[in-house]
Amino acid sequence: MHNTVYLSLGSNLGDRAANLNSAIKRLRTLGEVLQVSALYETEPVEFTAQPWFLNCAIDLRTEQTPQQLMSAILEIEQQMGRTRIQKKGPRSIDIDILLFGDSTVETDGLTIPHPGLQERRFVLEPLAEIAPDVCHPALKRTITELRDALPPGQAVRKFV
Ligand code: PH2
Ligand code: MG
Ligand code: MG
Repeated sequence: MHNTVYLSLGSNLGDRAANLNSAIKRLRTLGEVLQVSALYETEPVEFTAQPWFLNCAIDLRTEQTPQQLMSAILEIEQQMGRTRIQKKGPRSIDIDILLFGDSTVETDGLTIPHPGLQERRFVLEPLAEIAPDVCHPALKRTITELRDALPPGQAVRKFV
């Protein structure tokens, strides 16, 4: 069965745009990438003492299960030289599963929908571009509604 999965991609080390594009190319081996948002330059949040990120969102149609997809993503992050030194700190590539159809997953290594989604403008702005009317299966709000409900702050601007 095909599932529509939304992913958030981020990079704030090295050639950020090249890193995002390389990740998207690798993700195409896991299914069909139907949509790619614009790239957005975003202020770091949660751990703020780090360079600004480039973030984007993509829509992937895949036959993989959430666990299979998560392992494949971790492998891509490793191949791309991701190191984990500082939690939520600088990284060449970060690929997060935001939504997996209407599925809810709660295991040690994986929570879907992504628990930070509704608080992060760097996620909601790109996602609203490609999935404005998609409904969050637990919060029962569309992506546009969640984006519009964010408090002011967290600078996000289209990267040109
Ligand atoms: N990722 C984080 C923490 N903070 N800030 C921005 N702007 N973009 C990110 O991708 C990001 C972040 C942890 O994954
Ligand atoms: Mg992340
Ligand atoms: Mg991650």
